[in-house]
Amino acid sequence: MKHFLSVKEAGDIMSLVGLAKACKAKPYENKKLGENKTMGLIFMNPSLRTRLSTQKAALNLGMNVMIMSFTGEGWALETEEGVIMNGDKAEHIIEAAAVVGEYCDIIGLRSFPSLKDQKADYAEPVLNAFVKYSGKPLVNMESATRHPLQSLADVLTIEEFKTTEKPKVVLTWANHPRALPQSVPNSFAEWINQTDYEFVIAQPEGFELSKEFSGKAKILYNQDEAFEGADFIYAKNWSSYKHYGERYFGKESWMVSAEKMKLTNNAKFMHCLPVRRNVIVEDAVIDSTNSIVIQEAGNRVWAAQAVIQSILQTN
Ligand code: AN0
Ligand code: CP
Repeated sequence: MKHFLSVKEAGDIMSLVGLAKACKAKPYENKKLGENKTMGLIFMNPSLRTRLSTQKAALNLGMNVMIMSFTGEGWALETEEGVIMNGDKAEHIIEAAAVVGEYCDIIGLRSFPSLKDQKADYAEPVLNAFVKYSGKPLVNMESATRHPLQSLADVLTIEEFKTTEKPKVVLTWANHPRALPQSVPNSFAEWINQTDYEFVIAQPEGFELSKEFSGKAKILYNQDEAFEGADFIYAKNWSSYKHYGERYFGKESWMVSAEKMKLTNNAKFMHCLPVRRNVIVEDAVIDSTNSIVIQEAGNRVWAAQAVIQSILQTN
């Protein structure tokens, strides 16, 4: 694997899930692989899970790890090319990415979308600039349109907890007071579409993901109907793709409640976290034994380790 930007680089996703399981069984098996190599983790936005799990994965592989946050620490970066930099941006991403490339053997990058300009966000300017100017393998730690490390951990978690060969997996939109990226649901859909699971997306009208991501998923505008017989409920809020970046102002509650979970086939509850309790999901659901959000977050380590190991073995 050269880069890990989307499901495209993952190849056969079940092989990668298999590698993640092997890392989980024997975390230190390849401790020599990353010796004297440096992993750089660059954050343009906050993080808990991605930061710690990716750091732990790199450490398990014997790598050195450097972490830098641009939320207050780094210079304000200009991303547009050919501009006269006489405003408040002190450094261009062209130099910043190249310099990080001088110090690191693999680079992880987190860069959220602006949610103001659909075309600009979906062109992935920051991620692509790092690929182009750093000259080093890139790991997507949530970009403007995708969060593949999360999706790999999600598929691993579903594989561990499924009780039927082809589970019914429901990605359900849920309420949130702020406009959030489409990255997590885009990636989740992109990855689930590579499996043979039954896949349903429940969402309000106007919140359709780009077809490029939703693909063959069955889209339902009725959450109760979608929940019927579900084996996994995967909750997530996202802002509109169509009316780009807009929030939901409808009256209907899309919160995952204990009442709604009764419609399912005793489904497991999943969420990538961070989650707003009693907005996205009721306490009674996230605190129940059917909630696997902590195991899901735990699996982020093994997803990252499988990806970093694959990159170390091919670069
Ligand atoms: C981010 C998002 O929705 O993309 C990160 C999720 C992993 N969530 C928030 O900003 C709350
Ligand atoms: N799920 C996830 O990526 O969490 P963080 O934003 O805390 O990294």
